[in-house]
Amino acid sequence: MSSKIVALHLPVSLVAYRHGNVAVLKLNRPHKRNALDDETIIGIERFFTSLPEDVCSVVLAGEGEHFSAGLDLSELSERSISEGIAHSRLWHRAFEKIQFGNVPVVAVLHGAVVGGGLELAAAAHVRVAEHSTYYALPEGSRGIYVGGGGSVRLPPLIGVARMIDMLLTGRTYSAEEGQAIGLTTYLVDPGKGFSKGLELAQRIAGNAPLTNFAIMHALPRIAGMDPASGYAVEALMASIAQAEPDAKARVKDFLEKRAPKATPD
Ligand code: 1HE
Repeated sequence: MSSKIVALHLPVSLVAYRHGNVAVLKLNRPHKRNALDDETIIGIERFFTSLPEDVCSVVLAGEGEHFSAGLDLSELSERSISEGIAHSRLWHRAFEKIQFGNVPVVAVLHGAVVGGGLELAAAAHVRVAEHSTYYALPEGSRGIYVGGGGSVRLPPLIGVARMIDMLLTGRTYSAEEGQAIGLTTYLVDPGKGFSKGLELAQRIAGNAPLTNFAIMHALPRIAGMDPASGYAVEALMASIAQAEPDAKARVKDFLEKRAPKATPD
């Protein structure tokens, strides 16, 4: 059962609705291959900063044949250097609200996931690709450079060398290659991406909120720390999470045989 999220005042290039405690945000500019103009980026920021409190996870997907063709190139030509910096910082702010927002985000990918579209996908926490998906960073051939946080978010996923190659040569990766190199962790048949993404988001929404917080906010920061600091923050985060009444109830449920076992799907 889905219902519209009405209070967010989103541009027509975005559609938001909810399935219970999972919110769905769809890029909705299929005639422009979901190219990301300023209005859409501001709308993405607004969506992730004004989610209802009872939303526990988000599915991010695209309408039409492609997830996103990246930056709306028609807005590029008029920008001065300082406007370019402000534009990049606008993207940084919006995508930061995805990665370090309140709830985990599952991106469902299909068709072109290129340039800024790939940067957007990289800000999500889990990525699901349909077999039609392909990835590219055509910035090199357009005379520009990534500006939506790709320099920071893509190397941990695929390595600096692959990102350099993609930018320099315009090389594309198929959905299968993307899965092999770590761009996605789920690969599904055409038309199955959304239901898989929703299933995962519903599972994530069932986690203890503090565990999801630790995974979103502590884990990536620990990954950037020296090991000694990382162990200290991990110990603190673990003890905080396990002290929650919710955590204690979940462990009790397992010990009293009421909770599912950790068995293969
Ligand atoms: C666009 C855009 C766009 C399509 N900005 N308008 N991104 C790119 O370099 C990718 C550019 N796009 C493409 O290579 C192709 O459009 C696709 C392979 C994604 C799809 O091809 P196709 O044949 O299905 O569609 P199309 O005919 O190319 O495009 C349909 C319309 O969308 C057309 O407009 P129309 O008015 O002529 O109908 C296109 O102009 C328009 N369109 N993509 C503007 N990107 C923060 S920095 C990030 C830097 C980057 O993202 S660089 C990568 C930019």
